Amino acid sequence: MTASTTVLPTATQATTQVLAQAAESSTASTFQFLYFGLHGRGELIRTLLTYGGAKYDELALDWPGMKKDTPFGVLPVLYETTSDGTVLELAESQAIEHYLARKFNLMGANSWENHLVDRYYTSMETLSNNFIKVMFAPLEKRQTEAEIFYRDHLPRWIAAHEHHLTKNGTNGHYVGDQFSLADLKTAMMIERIQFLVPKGMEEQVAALFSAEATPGLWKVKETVNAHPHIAEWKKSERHTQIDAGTKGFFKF
Ligand SMILES: N[C@@H](CCC(=O)N[C@@H](CS)C(=O)NCC(=O)O)C(=O)O
Repeated sequence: MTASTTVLPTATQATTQVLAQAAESSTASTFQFLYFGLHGRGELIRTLLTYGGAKYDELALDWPGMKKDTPFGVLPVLYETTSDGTVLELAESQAIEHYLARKFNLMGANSWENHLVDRYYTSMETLSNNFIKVMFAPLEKRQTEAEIFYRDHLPRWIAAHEHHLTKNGTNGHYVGDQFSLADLKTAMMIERIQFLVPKGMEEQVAALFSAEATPGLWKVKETVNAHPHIAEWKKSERHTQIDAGTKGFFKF
């Protein structure tokens, strides 16, 4: 990632076919990312760009001024400039994640693997929606919401993932021995749960995931975090800023 710029890129106006051709034939795209200084819906997109070794920077944000110029009036938005200079505007976090995952060969090697990747990736949706209740709960209700999350929602999700990961050999991956979108999303989800901890619940949360309690998930997290691009990104100043922005925004 490099320094930020201030002007929104102008998406190339052309037919779908022309844009598809530019995207498919691009040998060295560059990316510009527009999101808040939070992890949120930007976290996996930043991780994917990092994993893929993409050249990208983050656009400086003037949200009220820019809102009307984004496809759905919400963030994130990603701009891709292809090697022939075409500018593609990508919107909707999950659509962007799938687009990048396909580009970086993270969707499995065949239809069944593709289904598995999508299935374990998508299973995070329900978990995230329940975790969001903890994140947005009024401070006096946060512990109660968190108890419900740790006791009722998380164990079911852990059991389903451990069952599959054991069948794949507890090797740090959901399909074969290759990285996939599901690997990256799981590592992100575990980190988010361990990062946004309600006060007084630190010990309880620390015990939720470990090599002993959740060997499959633990191995996925370790494997993703050991990837050199991701390890470097996590140590970066920008990542530290986003950590602080996220904790500050949600008052953790
Ligand atoms: N379905 C959209 C939802 C995007 C969304 O709700 N973004 C929030 C931030 S996470 C936003 O832009 N809020 C500012 C606003 O609505 O003005 C996606 O997944 O990208």
